[in-house]
Amino acid sequence: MGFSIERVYFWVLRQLSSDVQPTDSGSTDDIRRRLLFHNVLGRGSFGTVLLAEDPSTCKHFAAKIISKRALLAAGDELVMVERRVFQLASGSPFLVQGQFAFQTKLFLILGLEYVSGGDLYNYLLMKGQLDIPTARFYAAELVCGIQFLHTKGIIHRDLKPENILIAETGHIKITDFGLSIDNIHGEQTATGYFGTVGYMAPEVRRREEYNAGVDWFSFGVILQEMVTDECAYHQTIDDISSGIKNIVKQLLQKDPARRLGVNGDIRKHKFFRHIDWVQVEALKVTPPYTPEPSNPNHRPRPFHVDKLEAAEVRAPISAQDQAMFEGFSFDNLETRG
Ligand code: ISQ
Repeated sequence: MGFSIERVYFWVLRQLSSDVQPTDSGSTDDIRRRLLFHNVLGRGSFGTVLLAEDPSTCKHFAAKIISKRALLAAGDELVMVERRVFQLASGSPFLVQGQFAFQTKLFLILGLEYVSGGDLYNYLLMKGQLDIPTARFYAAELVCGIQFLHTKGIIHRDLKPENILIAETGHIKITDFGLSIDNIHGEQTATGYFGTVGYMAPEVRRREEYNAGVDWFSFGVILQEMVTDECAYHQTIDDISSGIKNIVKQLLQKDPARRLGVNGDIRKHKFFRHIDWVQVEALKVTPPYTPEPSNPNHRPRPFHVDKLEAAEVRAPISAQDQAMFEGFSFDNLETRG
């Protein structure tokens, strides 16, 4: 990832002030004091994700550390959308769950469920290309996750293999809602140039208004990538009988109004004809691959949030700017024992 633990440690250390106190109170104070940070898991929109651990329960989390300064400089409130999405995510097993959130004067810390099996990006790198039944399994679970978001008025806007994690059970979970937008219902549209080139729908690139169809375009690119070997020059999908060629074509429709997902019932497409959606939604379909269990405990030099707070004092963020992050904290942790 290009980020060593030392670099992140010093980066955070440099920026946290010695008098850091949570700027909103709540029951998350406990976890805030207990949490130990390990290595970097990845980098998402606006933040670095570290492996964190609550030593009192041995439970691991993926802690996204977001700089308030970076958010204020960018002048957007997307992080509050991300927080709202995590409050809704508990309704779907195909979305990474938000466990807690707290803030210091300079940072927002979002504690996510730790998904230990790696991401689809690395899985595709390892496998090169997936067979049709495997691609269909991941595609079906993704359909459930994407449709859940859309029924809640959320557009993800940055679907790509890096944001699709594989749990130790082999089921997938969508993550990184840092570029999502919420409250988009019915005929409402959104604007804004967000996403990752290559997965971005043409209407976003043209800077037009758009709807949830942008996620279906990204899904089409992901599906295509699953069944074609990136390394094989000019390779195309040659399996027509499964319906894969047709579903990808319909998802990559340039005209969003004609794009599958927005137009027509994707669950009824020929590609999914043998899928029992009730079984998929209930996680009852056996995954084609289960990752090796990872052991995060061997990681060196964990550090504690208290130590971080002993760092140099920098110019404080004004109370007016801090108001943007009011109500960020939450606690979905069920048990402590
Ligand atoms: C692992 N688990 C949950 C979220 C994550 C985000 C980024 C990288 C790894 C992750």
